[in-house]
Amino acid sequence: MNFLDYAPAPESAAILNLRDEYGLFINGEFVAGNGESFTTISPATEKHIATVSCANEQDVDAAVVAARRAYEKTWSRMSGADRGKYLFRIARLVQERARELAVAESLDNGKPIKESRDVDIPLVAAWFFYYAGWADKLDYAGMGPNPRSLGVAAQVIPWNFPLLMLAWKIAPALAAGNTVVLKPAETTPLTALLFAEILQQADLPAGVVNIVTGAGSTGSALVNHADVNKVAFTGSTAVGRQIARSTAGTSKKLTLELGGKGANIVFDDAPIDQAVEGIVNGIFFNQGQVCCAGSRLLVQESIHDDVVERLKARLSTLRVGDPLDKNTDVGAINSASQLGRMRELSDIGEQEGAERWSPACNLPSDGFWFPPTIFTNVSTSSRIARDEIFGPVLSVLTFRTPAEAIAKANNTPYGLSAGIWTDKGSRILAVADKLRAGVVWANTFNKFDPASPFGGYKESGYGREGGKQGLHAYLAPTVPNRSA
Ligand code: TAP
Repeated sequence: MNFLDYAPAPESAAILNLRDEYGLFINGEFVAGNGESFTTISPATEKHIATVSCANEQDVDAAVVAARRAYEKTWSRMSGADRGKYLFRIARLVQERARELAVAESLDNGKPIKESRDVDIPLVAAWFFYYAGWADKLDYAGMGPNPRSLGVAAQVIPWNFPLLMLAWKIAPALAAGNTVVLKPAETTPLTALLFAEILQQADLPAGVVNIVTGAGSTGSALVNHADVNKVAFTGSTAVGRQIARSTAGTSKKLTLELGGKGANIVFDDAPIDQAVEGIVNGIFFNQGQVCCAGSRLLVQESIHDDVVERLKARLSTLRVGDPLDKNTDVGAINSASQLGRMRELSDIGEQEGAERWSPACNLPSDGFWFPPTIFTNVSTSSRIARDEIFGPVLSVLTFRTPAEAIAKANNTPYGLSAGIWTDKGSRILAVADKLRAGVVWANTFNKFDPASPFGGYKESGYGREGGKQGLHAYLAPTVPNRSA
């Protein structure tokens, strides 16, 4: 296997058994696609990992036909308790293959192995366990008695949390009784394909989940297929807008989880060392390639210098490099195009007068790398304070009063996440109430739980994933028959 030239840690190599070529997963089997193939590479080395099929319209149609058949003949007729048993089985298999999945995720995505091992993959299992428990309790989901499934769900997921985003989409869809055609991101198809193997191991009935890899036009072929009942997309606001336009006037139910420009607000009474850890986690976790990243630090003016000094000291201890090394804190950027965007916006930040700082770090010569970066002296009108950079770049702004902090935090077209750091419980409640963000963390950041709904306001999209609310995206309400 040529990716082993890269010589990951011996333990990692031993547990990964990838194929050289992957087909599409349609109707329970891997099949050759009718379109061209493409290559997935390691962003840390630019070395080839595997060749993957690119699904064309004909392949997408075959996947939707398989999903429809499975919906009509099997899945929608099965009891919730039986659907739940499959989901529990999938969750357990994810746990059994956790180390292999974590290595594959870090290899294909570039994220540090300690994140994929300790965060991504455990959460994938947690999502399936959680929704397995819902499958026979849908009457309690708040959609009326015996809520109905929708049919075939088309799901397009991003590259920043490849397997976790798959779990966020597939687990509630199946629990609610829908079947699925899912399209992974072009740069990170691997773990979805390993997941297809898990579905085979779990004996999931053929066609209940279909995986169509692709690049360029697979996503739109899927979303625009006439026999799809539900569309779920996570990705950029620009593509989200296109999907909203193309599904307008159809009966397809749509949920969108788009970009963000989260504010992490630090008041002068906050436990500063704890806040610094939270700021670092908020923006450097997954190289900042996180829609809910705390990419804007709003720090109270009186503690600005102290916080920035401690942040710089902490950043100097971060290890940037090989994603498969257990000591790595910051891994590779997912693709050349993402790296280009980070460079461009950071250059604009400097041109607009902000002060740029990064710790000294030796970045590898191959692969896609960007050092942890802080911008101070940032004005609210600067591009780096407004645009989603989707990288390890923190823009620091100041405020004097809580009212000013709230106004600045809300001064964005996005509305996905925010953080509040303060010793005062009353202030947490008062400020959180006024923040126009779907998720507000207090004295912590980037905490995820399958029972908590996640989603945005404004240009961050609509609909919720996670929790009971996450089921609503995959159910049609029933109206109680009052005359009965
Ligand atoms: P994205 O906008 O994230 O999405 C590209 C995906 O959308 C591909 O799977 C693509 O499939 C599909 N797609 C494109 N046009 C479509 C259409 N009209 N209908 C249906 N599907 C369509 O693009 P990207 O290049 O990966 O990321 C760019 C930016 O998105 C990032 O810089 C970041 O700001 C943002 N982003 C946000 C998130 C989250 S979590 N909100 C995640 C990743 C990226 P085909 O290739 O088959 O067309």
